Amino acid sequence: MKKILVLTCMLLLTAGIVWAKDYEIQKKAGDLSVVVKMDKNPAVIGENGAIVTVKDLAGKEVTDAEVKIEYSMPAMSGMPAMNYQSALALKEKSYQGKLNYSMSGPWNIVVKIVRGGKTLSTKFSVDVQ
Ligand SMILES: [Cu+2]
Repeated sequence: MKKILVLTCMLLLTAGIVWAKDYEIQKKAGDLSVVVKMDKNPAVIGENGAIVTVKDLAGKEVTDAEVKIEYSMPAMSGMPAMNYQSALALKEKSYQGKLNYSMSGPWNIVVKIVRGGKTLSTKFSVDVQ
């Protein structure tokens, strides 16, 4: 009985990974709402596309900001800390760019939005497979 349960869980997990097409996360940065979409789920070593949509309190897309993503992995045994950043380009009311992960494991992601001399940011983490 226990075996069947474990097997069912594994099947559900596998199915979940296959069904989930792209990764999407919603965050707040000050007054702004930020939706980050990644084209690969799970994220993979190498290039991953990112699309960031920023909306103001009224729900209107913000298109006059500079948006970049900083992504980093703290030092681990045999590996120094790694820090990268990617400036995103405005395209059809959202900001698009690519992240290039150099290894698997947990990465810290910071989305920075510079607008009118103010910088707002939001953080989350991504597990690269
Ligand atoms: Cu590492």
